Order: sequence, then structure tokens, then C-alpha cells
Amino acid sequence: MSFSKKLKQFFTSKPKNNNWDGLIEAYKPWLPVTKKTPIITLKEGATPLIEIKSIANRIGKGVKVYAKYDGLNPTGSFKDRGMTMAISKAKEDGCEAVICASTGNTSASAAAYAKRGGMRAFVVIPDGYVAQGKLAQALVYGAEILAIKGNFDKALDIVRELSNKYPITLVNSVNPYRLQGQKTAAFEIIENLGNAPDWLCIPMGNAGNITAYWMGFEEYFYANKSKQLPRMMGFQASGSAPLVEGKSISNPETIATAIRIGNPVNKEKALLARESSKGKFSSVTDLEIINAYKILGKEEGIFCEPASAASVAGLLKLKNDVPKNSTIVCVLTGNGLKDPDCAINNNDSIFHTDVEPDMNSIIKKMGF
Ligand code: AN7
Repeated sequence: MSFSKKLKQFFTSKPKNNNWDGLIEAYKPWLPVTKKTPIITLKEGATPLIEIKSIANRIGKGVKVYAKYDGLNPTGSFKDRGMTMAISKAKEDGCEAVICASTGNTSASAAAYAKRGGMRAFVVIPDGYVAQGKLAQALVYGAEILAIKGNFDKALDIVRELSNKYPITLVNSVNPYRLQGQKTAAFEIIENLGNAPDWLCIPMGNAGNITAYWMGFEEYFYANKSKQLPRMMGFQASGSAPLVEGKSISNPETIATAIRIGNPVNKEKALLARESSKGKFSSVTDLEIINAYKILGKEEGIFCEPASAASVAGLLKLKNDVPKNSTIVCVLTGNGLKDPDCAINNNDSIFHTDVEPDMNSIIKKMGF
């Protein structure tokens, strides 16, 4: 190509991001949408896959570790992938109101997409157990919030019954369109790596996301878009680990409030994903979660919420089982800004207060 032609191409080509119209547009043939489906989008998806050497170095053995940073979606979590689908289909069906139970992220995402689609959004949350950022979002997006004296599992029971009796669409992950949208994250990973990873490490709450990823990996594999399927490695917080312990937990507790869920609705599908992929479910303590959370922040510049750090904590815990030269993806499901209280209470930063506003005092504090 001549130089002038190259120059012309340079000035007329658009940056790639301008061509991204959200995941429904990008993956239409793989999704249950038709020409009639009104697409409600905030241009979710296309999130970065970032190499995290600090974690690979702690494992050694020539492994490569990546973070799928889904906290960079429009409302700061992977829920947007499912919500663009669920709300678009609800709109297509003429629905005027949606409802969900939520530990926080689903409520933020449901509210944002419902409002964009011109619908009412009801969210039922466990009073006192939703991180500040998520609550702020639901408020700003104009959700109608019902904070119950009970946990997520109770809230989900209530909204399931409600949506059966009243003309209101349930947008929790029992809504099949949610998982359809969420499976696109697996497509993106395969496109980025040119293959599926050896392991996918992912936090589990209601176990919808692990189910969706597995669906995505299988679909691309059978379409010859990847050479292999990953092992699905699911992680729960030890105080809230029904899938690891093999029984419902009536009073789940963890610092990772997003995954404070004792009776996952997608349990059967998640167990099937584990079995089909020769995967493994394990639990990590709050301390291990916070350790991973801090490493990602201060060694990688990646701020995720505590529930998301469970994927990295889990990988570190299983480091002896990691095969040599393998490629591993850890899903960072939510943005760290969602939970500022956790950040302020769990960091190793040096925070000098009462600093006099003069050069000498500042230099002294800096230790020069
Ligand atoms: C950051 O928002 O259940 O295993 O109500 O917010 O698919 O449930 C959130 C779940 C992982 C677990 N990471 O995903 C809700 C909710 C973050 C989350 C999970 C959630 P699933």
C-alpha cells in the first residue's frame, strides 16, 4: 500500500470502539432475538481480558493468567450482559414492569435497563446487606426498592411467587434470557485467546454465571471456534458455600455480600457444568478473598469487588493443582467501586491525616 493511501486510511478509519453496539448486535446469530426484538442496550460487553502476572508469578510453572474484567460493563457488573437480553425480550413481550431479588448488582442492572426500556423496576433486597455503590445505583436509576428483613434466598422466593401471580417479569437468572446474554463473555474470551482457556475460575452465588459461561464455551466449541473446553472451577465464600458443602445454608455469611446466597437456584445446571467439564468447586475464606482483592489492587491496578476476588483467591488456593504451561482466566464479575466500605476497611495504604499545608511538613511525612 502506498504511503498516501495508508495515511488516508489512518484518517478515515474509526477507532474500534465506535463500532461496538452492544452484545446483542455483536452476537445476534447466537441469541434468541428476531428482527422484531427492540434492542435495549447500554453497549455492554467487549470487556477487556487483562494478563495478571502477579498471580501467575505466585503460581509459577509457566502459567498465563488473565482477568476477564466484567466490572467494566455499563453498570459495573456482568449482570448487564444478561439484562440487555432479559429486558429486550420483556419489552418485545409488551411488559411494563420487572422485578428481581438481589444482593445488589442485579438490582442496579435491572433498574438501569428497565428504565432505558421505559419500564418500572421493583427490586427486593436484604436490608443492610447491599453494598453502598449498588444501592446508590438503584436509587439513581429510579428503582422501587423493597428492603426486607431477610436474606437473598427469602427475597427470591417472594419475587418468584409474585411474578407468577402478577403481570410483572422476573429478571433473576431463572429468566432464561439472562443466561443467554451472559454466555457471550465466553465467546469474547475465546476470540481474545484464539482458544478456550484450560481453566475458568469464577465466583458462584446463584450459579447462573458459571452455567452461562459453560453454555457459551460449549456452543463455540461445537461450532469449531475453539480447540478445547475449559475446566469450570467455581468458588464460593466459606461461610456461604452450599455448592461446595452439598447442602443449603440457612444463614450464609461473608464479606462478599454479592455471593451471600445459601440456596442457589441454578444448582443443578452448575453441577452439570462441573461434571461435564471435569471441573471443581471449592470455598475460600473471607481472609483469602481480601488477600486476592488487595493483590489485584496494589500490584495490578485492578479494582474489583470482594465477590469477584473469590475467583483469584480460589486459583491461588488450588495452585498446586494447576497444570504446567496452562492458560487460566479468572472472571472479575464486578467493579470495586460497588463496595467502597470494603475498600476503606481493607487496604494497606499509608494515609497521612492532619498534614500541615507546607512543603516541609509534606516532605517529612514522605520520609525524604
Ligand atoms: C459481583 O446481584 O446474585 O453465580 O443479586 O454480583 O451468577 O449468581 C449477584 C451475584 C458473582 C454470582 N459476582 O453470580 C445479585 C447476585 C458478583 C455478583 C456473583 C454475583 P451468580
